[in-house]
Amino acid sequence: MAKQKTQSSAKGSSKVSGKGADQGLVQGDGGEAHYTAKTADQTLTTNQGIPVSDNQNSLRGGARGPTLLEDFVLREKITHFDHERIPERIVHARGTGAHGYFQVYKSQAKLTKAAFLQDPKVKTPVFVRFSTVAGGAGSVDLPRDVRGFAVKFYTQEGNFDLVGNNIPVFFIQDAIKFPDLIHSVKMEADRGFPQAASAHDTFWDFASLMPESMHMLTWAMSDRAIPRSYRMMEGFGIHTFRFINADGKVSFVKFHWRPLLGAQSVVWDEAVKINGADNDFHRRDLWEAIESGDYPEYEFGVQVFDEDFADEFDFDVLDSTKLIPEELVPVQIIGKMVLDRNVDNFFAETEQAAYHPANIVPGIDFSEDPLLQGRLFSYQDTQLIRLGGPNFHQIPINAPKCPMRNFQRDGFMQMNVPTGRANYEPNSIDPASPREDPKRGFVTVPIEPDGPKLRVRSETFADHYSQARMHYRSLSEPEQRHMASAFAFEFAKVETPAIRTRMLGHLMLIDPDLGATVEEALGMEGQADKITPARAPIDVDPSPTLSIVNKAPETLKGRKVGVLVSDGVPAALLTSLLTAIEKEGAKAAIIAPKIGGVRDDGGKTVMPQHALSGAPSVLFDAVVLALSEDGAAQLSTEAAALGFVNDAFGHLKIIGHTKGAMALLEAAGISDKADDGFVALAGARDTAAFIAAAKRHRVWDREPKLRSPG
Ligand code: HDE
Repeated sequence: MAKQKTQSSAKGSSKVSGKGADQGLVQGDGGEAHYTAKTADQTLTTNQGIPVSDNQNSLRGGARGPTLLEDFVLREKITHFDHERIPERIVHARGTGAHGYFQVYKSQAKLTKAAFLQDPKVKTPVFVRFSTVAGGAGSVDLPRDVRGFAVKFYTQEGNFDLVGNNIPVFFIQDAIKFPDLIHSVKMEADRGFPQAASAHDTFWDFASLMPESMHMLTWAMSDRAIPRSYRMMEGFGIHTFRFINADGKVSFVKFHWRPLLGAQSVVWDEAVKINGADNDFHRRDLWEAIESGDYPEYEFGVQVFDEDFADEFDFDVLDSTKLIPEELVPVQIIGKMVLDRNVDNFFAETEQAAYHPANIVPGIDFSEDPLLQGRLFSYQDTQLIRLGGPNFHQIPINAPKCPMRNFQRDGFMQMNVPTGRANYEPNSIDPASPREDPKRGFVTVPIEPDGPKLRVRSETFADHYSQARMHYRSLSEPEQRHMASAFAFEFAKVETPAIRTRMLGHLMLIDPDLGATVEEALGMEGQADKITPARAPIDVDPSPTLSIVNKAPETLKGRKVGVLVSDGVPAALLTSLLTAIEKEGAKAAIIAPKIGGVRDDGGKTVMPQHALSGAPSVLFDAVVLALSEDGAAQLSTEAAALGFVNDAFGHLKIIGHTKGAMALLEAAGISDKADDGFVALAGARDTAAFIAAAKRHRVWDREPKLRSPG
């Protein structure tokens, strides 16, 4: 018989001092750390519930011998780890989620019988996931891209998923083109790059051959594609849906989300730098806001219209490349969503969340939009591979919060234990079993079929340029400039000249000024292809509400101010600034040359949140240079400090500064360029002037002096 040697479960006796010691920290034979359980409840177990004695060492044949196959603790742990990843979403792979609730302001019974839109007292739980589209799960938060805005309402009558985007239209009119669109924008097939970027040949090749994408391209190249925060983004259901009230009256509806903080974007150069400074910029921003009790809020709006409007409208309401201007059909605000809880576990909740546009409740119905119709198939199908079988609706984040009963059985990962003999319907042996309910049940709006079966596109979908033109002409001057710059930037990254000239041809049809600006920015004057559109564009009235700059609220709420301090920072000014910023509902972050802090002019230590090396000004909406003369002089030779002020200036931010800070502004070469975005802070009494200026967010007039489109 082999000689038995006792396995030491309580490890070696050498004591470890420090914080962990009182939590049962001891050192093992090889010096490794072991925290041992203090109570039975705390005992680590295998998935089978078997208590684990040692989670640091595998079972070996001798202290220096091979690991034994018998080690079920090791095998179970490694096997589980090997299977931790599930396929990432083919689109919208990178995202972040939050819990919250929705409340309707007053009953919408006139419009819809949807249970969650009846009673203002009812708080309907929601789970929201925001995402980028093109990049993989590990890509950055601020590429130029559309953002997903998916909301799962857990209503009393089942889950309603409003799986929308932050842009009101889409690239294509028919679902059959979706795989091509996504293949073209994702990494190029042979080389596997670029990641999370549309600025490459395959995307623009496809787009240039797809005139229906022109309107959406003006949105993808607009500031909306580089949002400041998920908290500052509008959302859109895009497709036309139907509302049905209790009397059976049917109307058309489009869904909107409006952030109470207002919609806001960053500028492109800032986006590029934010991706380097903090590639989790958006998810961190959302997480921190919710953790600090600063709950993001979005109002829910509906554009309701009838068949008559649909018939008279210049475009087809079933065409997802078109929007309905608010000036024609106002957005009625009917409720509010508040996001008040972060997830407990990213994988279990955010990653496993399975949205599906076909999750719909009585009172709402689909339209015949061919893009929506294709989505009604795709989402269920994709979850089967992503989540591994047909029971993903049982995962807590996907399960309805109202009763759910039917005869669907078995399958991979069945989590429930259905009881009873009858697993079919109709049955007579179990009178208590679930039965259909013609009154409460979901009934599809009866729509006459439109004609013979055909692979065809309706002629009413044929105008691809008029709304693109309307969008461009509805924007403020800085937004138009940004759009031209974005097109020029992307085309400059395209290597194939024929793709550039084809796209320029499309831009000429959208708006000759836009086309000419982009041609000039590229140094390709007169090179646009001549394109004959299927239908000549018409001039429609601009829709000023499409601009986010025009309707930007003057507020600091929800924003961040970076306060750069040095030794000798005036204490009174600092206190007054911090108080005033907090009072506006904004956050102030102190940035010091070193994380160990500085001494103020009274000799007291000021502890920062950030060291300058890790807190470039791109992470803040406005900045203050609260520097003493000596402090500024020292920083004048530091690249991080010069970058801090240069970028704040270049990104058109409001810059508050003490007199002492002038040396740094001079060293950065911007002291003589001061405009009304510079606020001199001689003392606490100037705080109000800084706050008033910072509410403007950006000094747009500064921009044309700094960069030309391209
Ligand atoms: Fe999606 N889309 N999509 N999409 N979509 C997915 O479903 C698809 C479209 C949108 O946070 C996938 O669960 C097709 C429009 C969001 O989990 C997939 C078509 C709009 C999200 C899918 C579209 C969206 C998705 C991938 C053309 C705005 C992320 C993973 C017919 C109204 C949801 C998944 C989340 C995700 C298919 C077009 C929004 C493959 C076939 C238009 C916000 O099923």
